[in-house]
Amino acid sequence: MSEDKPGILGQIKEKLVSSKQKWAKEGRLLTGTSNAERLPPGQRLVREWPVLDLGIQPHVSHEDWKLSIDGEVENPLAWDWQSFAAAPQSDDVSDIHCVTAWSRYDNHWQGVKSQYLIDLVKPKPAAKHVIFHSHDGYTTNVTLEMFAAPDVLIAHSWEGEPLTRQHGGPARIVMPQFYFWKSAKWVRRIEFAATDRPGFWEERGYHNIGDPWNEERYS
Ligand SMILES: Nc1nc2c(c(=O)[nH]1)N[C@H]1C(S)=C(S)[C@@H](COP(=O)(O)O)O[C@H]1N2
Ligand SMILES: [Mo]
Repeated sequence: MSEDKPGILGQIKEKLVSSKQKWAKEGRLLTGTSNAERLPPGQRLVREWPVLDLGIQPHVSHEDWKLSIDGEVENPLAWDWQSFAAAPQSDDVSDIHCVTAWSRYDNHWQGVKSQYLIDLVKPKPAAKHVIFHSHDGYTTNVTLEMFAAPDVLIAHSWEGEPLTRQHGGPARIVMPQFYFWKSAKWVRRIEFAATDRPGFWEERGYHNIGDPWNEERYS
């Protein structure tokens, strides 16, 4: 064996060191507030992307895909896939925080910004809430202010690839500042409303807002 090539032990050590350095950077295994900059309280970091839903994963083709944006708006819209694809596309990198305590860093999303949609439909002054309706019967509610955040997307791609059906493709909501149950998969309708209406999990003991930094898991 030549001296300038690390042997097996050397290679293992290099791997160990680089992964431990990464842990340090991410504050892995730390609890409490010491890593509050990135990992919310009570969360643990994962590398894979788990699938969570009610067990029905509807198949929606691009041909059949429709998105209604309606309710308390001046210009209700019904988008087909072409209109969605023709809208200005945005990229965002964000972390996922699931209420079941896993977080996944640096997800690269592509889609249309909620802000673009909001400008297009023009919410009436009465509109204070937004309710997402999905093809599997799932619903979830947010405030208009939460929906209008600059990092909220109607996303069709993840890591440069079309969203898979199990992760909500052809299109899902991504609301990175809240627990991931607010990010409706297979979205078919975005309803602007004057009054709040709890969604599927909000009716079943989960927090109405769901801010991971305040650990708003349960109501
Ligand atoms: N339509 C729909 N959207 C949904 C759900 C669902 O059951 N149906 N589950 C929510 C929950 S609880 C989580 S944690 C995330 C999971 O998204 P993922 O499967 O892509 O990780 O989707 C959210 N959006
Ligand atoms: Mo979840």
